[in-house]
Amino acid sequence: MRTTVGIIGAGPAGLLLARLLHDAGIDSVVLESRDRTYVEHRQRAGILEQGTVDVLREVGAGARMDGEGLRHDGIELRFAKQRHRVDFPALAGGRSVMVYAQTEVCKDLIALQLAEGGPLLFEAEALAVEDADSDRPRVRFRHEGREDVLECDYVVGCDGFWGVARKAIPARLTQVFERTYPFAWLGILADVPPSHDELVYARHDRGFALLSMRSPSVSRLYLQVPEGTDADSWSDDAIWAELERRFETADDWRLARGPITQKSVTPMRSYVHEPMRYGRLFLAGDAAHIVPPTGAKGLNLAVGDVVTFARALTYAKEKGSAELLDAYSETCLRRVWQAERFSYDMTSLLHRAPDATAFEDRLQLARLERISSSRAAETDLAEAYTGFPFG
Ligand code: RFL
Ligand code: PHB
Repeated sequence: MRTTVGIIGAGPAGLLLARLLHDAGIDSVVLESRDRTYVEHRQRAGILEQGTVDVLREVGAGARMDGEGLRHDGIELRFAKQRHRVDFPALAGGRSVMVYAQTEVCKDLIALQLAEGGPLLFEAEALAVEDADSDRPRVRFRHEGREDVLECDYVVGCDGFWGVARKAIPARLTQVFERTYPFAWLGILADVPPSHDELVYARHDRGFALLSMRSPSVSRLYLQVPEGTDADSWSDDAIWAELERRFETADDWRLARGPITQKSVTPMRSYVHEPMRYGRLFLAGDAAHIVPPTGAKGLNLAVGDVVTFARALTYAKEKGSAELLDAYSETCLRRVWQAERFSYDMTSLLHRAPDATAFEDRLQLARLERISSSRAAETDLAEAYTGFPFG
C-alpha cells in the first residue's frame, strides 16, 4: 500500500488531519488499532475552544455541533462556599467555548471520512515506523490477521500517549518533560439535567470537583480521588454525597442526583516529548504531549498540531519550500507549553495534594480571591481557557 501521508490513529488528531489533507487535495491513509464502535464511544473531552469550533466548521464537520453543541460564555469558580463567574466574551475579546463531546466530534469526522475521504482502516494496528529519516518512511501494520506495509512520503503519529510512533525517534535526540500527580479523577455520566447551566470548577478541603455536561439531559461530573483508586470502590450514593459536599454553597443551590450510567478513573499527567518531528515523522496530539484535564486543553492542542501540519504540507506542495515543515516542532511547542503552563496552574489552584499544608490551603484561597477580584487576573484565566491562536 502506498500514500502521501500515513496517519496512525483515528482519535480527533488523526481524523481531523485526514480531513484537512483531503480538502487540500493531499491523499492519506488512516490506520486505527481499535474498532469503530470503541473509537466512537470512548468518553473523554467535552470542551472545544473557539479555534477548534472554527476548524470543524471549515472542514464541513460543524453541522451537528452547531445544532446540538452548547455555547458557553463562562465558567463558575466555587470555593469557600462562594461562587464566582468568569465571563469569557467580556474578558477575552468576545471569545467563548463550545460544550460538544469528543465522542460526537469523532463520530462526525468518521462519517465524513467514510463518505468522501481516503481509506480509514479500523482494527489496523501500527507495529512500527521505519526509515523515518529517509524520503520513504514506512509504517508496518497488522490488519485482518496479516502484516502489511504502508509506504509514505510522510508519517504522522496521531496514536495517543500509548502509541508506537514516538518510539521511532532516537532517544539521543529526545528530551522528555514529565510530571505525575498524586491524585486522579473519578468521572461519571448521569442521566440528570446539569444542575448549573455552565461548568463549575470547585475547590474544597476534601478535594476538587467539576460539574460538566454532555447535553441538556446528561451530566458529566468529576471528583478528585487518590491516585490508583478503583472506580468500583465508590458506590453511586457515596459519589453523590461527596459531590454534594464539595459543591456546597452558602446560597440555596442544590445538586440534582440521577442514575449513573458510566464510571471511570483517569490518571493525571503532564508530559512533553521534544522534538515533535524526526525526519519525515511528525507527532501530533497526545502522542507528543499530555496535560491534566483541568484546563480542558488536550483535544484542542491536538487540533492545533494537525492544523499546523496540514498548513505546512500544503505550503510545501504549493511553494516547493519545506520552511514550515521544518518549523513544525517549534511552532507547535510554543502553544503546547502555554497549555502545559495553564493546565498545571489550574490543577494546582483547585486540587488538594495529600500532603498539602495549611499554608498551601491559604495560598490557594488567596489565588482564587485574586482571580475573583482582579480583572487582570481573571482576564489571564479567560484568555487561556478560551484558547491561544494556532501557531
Ligand atoms: P487519542 O484520542 O488518544 O487517539 C489516539 C488513537 O490512536 C489509536 N492508536 C493506534 N492506532 C493504530 N496503531 C497503533 N499502534 C495505535 N496506538 C494507538 C488509539 O486507539 C486512538 O484511537 O489521541 P488524540 O487524537 O491526540 O486526541 C487527544 C485527546 O483524545 C485528548 O487530549 C483529550 O481527550 C484530553 N481531554 C480533554 N481535552 C480537551 O481539549 N478538553 C477537555 O475537556 C478534555 N477533557 C480529556 C478530558 C481527557 C480525559 N481522559 C480520559 C484522559 C477529560 C478526560 C477525563
Ligand atoms: C468534560 O466535560 O469532560 C470536561 C470539561 C472540562 C474539563 C475537563 C473535562 O476541564
